[in-house]
Amino acid sequence: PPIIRREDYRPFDWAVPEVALDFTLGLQATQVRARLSLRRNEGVTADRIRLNGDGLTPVAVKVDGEASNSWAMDGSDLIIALNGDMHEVEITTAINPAANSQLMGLYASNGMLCTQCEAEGFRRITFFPDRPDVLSTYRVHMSGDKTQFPVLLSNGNCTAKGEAADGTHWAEWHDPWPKPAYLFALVAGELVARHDQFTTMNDRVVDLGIWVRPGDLDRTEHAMESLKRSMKWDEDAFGREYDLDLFNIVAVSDFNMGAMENKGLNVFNTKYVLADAETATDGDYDAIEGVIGHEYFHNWSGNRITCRDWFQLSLKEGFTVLRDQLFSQDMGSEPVKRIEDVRVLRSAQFPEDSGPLAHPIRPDAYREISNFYTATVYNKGAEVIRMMRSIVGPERFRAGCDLYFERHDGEAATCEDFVRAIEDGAKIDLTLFRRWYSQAGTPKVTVRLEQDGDAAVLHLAQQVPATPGQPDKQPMPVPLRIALFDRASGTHAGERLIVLEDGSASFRFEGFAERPILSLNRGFTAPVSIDRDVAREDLEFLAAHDDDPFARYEAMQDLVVGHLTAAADGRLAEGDRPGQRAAIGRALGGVLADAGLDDLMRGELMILPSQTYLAEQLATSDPAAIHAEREGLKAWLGHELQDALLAMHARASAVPFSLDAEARGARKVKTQALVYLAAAAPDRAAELAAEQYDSADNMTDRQGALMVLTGLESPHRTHKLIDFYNRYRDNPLVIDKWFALQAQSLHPQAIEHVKALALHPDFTLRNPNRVRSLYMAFAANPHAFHKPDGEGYRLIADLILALDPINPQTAARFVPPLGRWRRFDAARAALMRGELERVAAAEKLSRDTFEQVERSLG
Ligand code: B3K
Ligand code: ZN
Repeated sequence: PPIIRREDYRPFDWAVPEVALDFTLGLQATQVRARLSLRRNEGVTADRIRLNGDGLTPVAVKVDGEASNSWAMDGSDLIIALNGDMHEVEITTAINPAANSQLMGLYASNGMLCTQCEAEGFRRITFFPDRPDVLSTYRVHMSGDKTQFPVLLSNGNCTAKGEAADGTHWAEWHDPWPKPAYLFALVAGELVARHDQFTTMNDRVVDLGIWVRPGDLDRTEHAMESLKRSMKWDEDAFGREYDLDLFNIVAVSDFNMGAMENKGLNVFNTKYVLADAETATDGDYDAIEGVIGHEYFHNWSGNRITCRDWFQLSLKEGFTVLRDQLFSQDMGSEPVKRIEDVRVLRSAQFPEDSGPLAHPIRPDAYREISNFYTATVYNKGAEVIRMMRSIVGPERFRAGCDLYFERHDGEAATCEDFVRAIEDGAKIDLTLFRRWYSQAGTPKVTVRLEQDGDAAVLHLAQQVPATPGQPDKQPMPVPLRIALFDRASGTHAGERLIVLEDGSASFRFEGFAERPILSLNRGFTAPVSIDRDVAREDLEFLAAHDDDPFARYEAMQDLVVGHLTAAADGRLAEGDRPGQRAAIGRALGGVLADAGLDDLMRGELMILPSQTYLAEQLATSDPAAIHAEREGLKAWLGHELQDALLAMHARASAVPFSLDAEARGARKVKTQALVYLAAAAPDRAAELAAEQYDSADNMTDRQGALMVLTGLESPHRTHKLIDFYNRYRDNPLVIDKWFALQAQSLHPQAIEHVKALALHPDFTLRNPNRVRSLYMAFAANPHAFHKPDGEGYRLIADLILALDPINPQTAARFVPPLGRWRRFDAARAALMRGELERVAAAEKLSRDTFEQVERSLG
């Protein structure tokens, strides 16, 4: 497969102002007639047009109304000879949606038909210039069996519908907003809707519909409320109003990702729509609100302004992730949301940025664009824009965004367009800042605080590590919000933002008789790693007293990270262990006792740094050693704080169910308490967890209890797993949880459980949610995946080989866990590499998997 490069971008020869699509729907056979109006672009002399296809053969081709023979296939593309400046071409194709297991293009899911076109799925429906810079208005006509497809949906507004005598019916849809093909959508099937309305800031009434399978309707209330909150928030926070009379969301159970922002017709994974207290956790509720917001916000950041080419993906994704993060911050607890987002960044993006798949948020080259829907493009992309916002402040940032929306509305834009709009609108020079778009790698900032007479001097230096294809890096502006705590009073005189522009710099702060305590990168203003030599007492102080919740969390984490990495790496003198544990115990004890903390925040502070994040701190690591040290610390803390944890569990258990912050906080600390107790006193914890399971009136408590039980050796484990399965056997989303809990469990035999579950009648490679719930959960379970004999690696390689022919996009997602081989001890590294080589040697690999394996071995 060829390499596609950003520098090779050329505009397309032809404009396609209008597209008319006519679908004759059938699960096994759908016929598509596409009529494209074509206008030659200025200065173009070509005598042909290239239309992308993927797995299609043309049934008929007409040019200007006449059947034509002047076409040819070039690979999977269709080339048509065209000499004039304006033409109309009409192409008929025939496709089999039921055979489409890739879930790209038009496919069947659960008896209904639906589409996924981003990034390059439209070319699996009809021949088309399938690139985001070709914008067209679409008219869609579809007809199909009335009983099989009672509901017919597409983008925009429904303009006409009717019935035929032969049992079929039809509908016509028109989307007045020009869009690229990747935003096209069609859905046909037996669906029911929750309807509601939203009145926009200019008093336009928008009809809202959330479409699901009959039976799922009473689990759509939260999604609908989330949608209305999103629409209101985008008006308030960004001045963005919705622009059609209709907004539909459809939930489908077979879907490669979370959701898709098709114009006026979002298609969602059921996981991000369906919720009620019995079947969805608090985390699920939050995720639904976040994803509904995300897809809705794309209407402006993505649809009204789209991307010129796929290298600009972060233009829409980074910005839209930032927008959904800010939305969720405003809807719930701002600091807790920030901590969660940083945790995701550190556990998913930092490892990507330090491994063989590292790439800038605006990549320079790819073979398969699906491989670049990454934590880097999405989450680091959001962090980069958040830094601009931190530097100029929210008001000036808003002015920059306003200018961006105004300047580029209706266009296919670039990241450079965005940065320039922020520069002009917010009045700031971002020349150096642009390096964040072109350089990969997580900068490391080294920090030293020095006392000089009556002043504290802060010395900062940065280093951006080498990444594949980028051996030498230049420094990037790093904005750091800081505060200096006076040691005597324990207070600070206000925080400030400093920006490290160069490789190194020193900042002088007058008026400190003794060296202050430094609180740094408050709110996580910069996505960097910090290397600082800080006294344990100072971390303890910050963990107990920092008024910035994120910095307080960070101090807790640092205390634990410092201890566990040294211990796992064999650098900890045994004599130092008790003192370090005691410091962590005091800090955690303080968190449990602090009446000034709400439980949502307390729950965050109780979560130990993940094994992945710990491993990330070491050049190479032994996952078994990290696991043993982390579990050992947990057991020690659980033992040391047993009374407080038991009391907390009892207190939280008395809080009745509701969705308000207090009750959610109670549920969070309740299960966190069990997690520690399970490590310290497994029998006692098993009893408590079983009780929590039995008395649960919501999924958060029930899943939390079962999660703890799956890690233990107890008769309750078996009983509750069976009970859970029987209770929810008809609900695939909950059965996904059942698979995932076992695959990610602390149980020593987790890998055996995974092998058995792969043979369970409910397991299938055809449903991405199910595949992820078993195998992604497993690949993220270090003690099981990294078993020293390499069996875990073999399991994932086998999965990749089995899944690749069915669903390459999802298969390729399993390569990165093996691709991290260089970061493990030599024995494991060799085994991991060996499995990658085995995959590479397969006779036929998809472009998706091939690219990821090639980069991982390279
Ligand atoms: N834009 C889609 C992602 C499409 C991924 C295609 N492989 C969802 C989102 O980010 O909102
Ligand atoms: Zn998105």
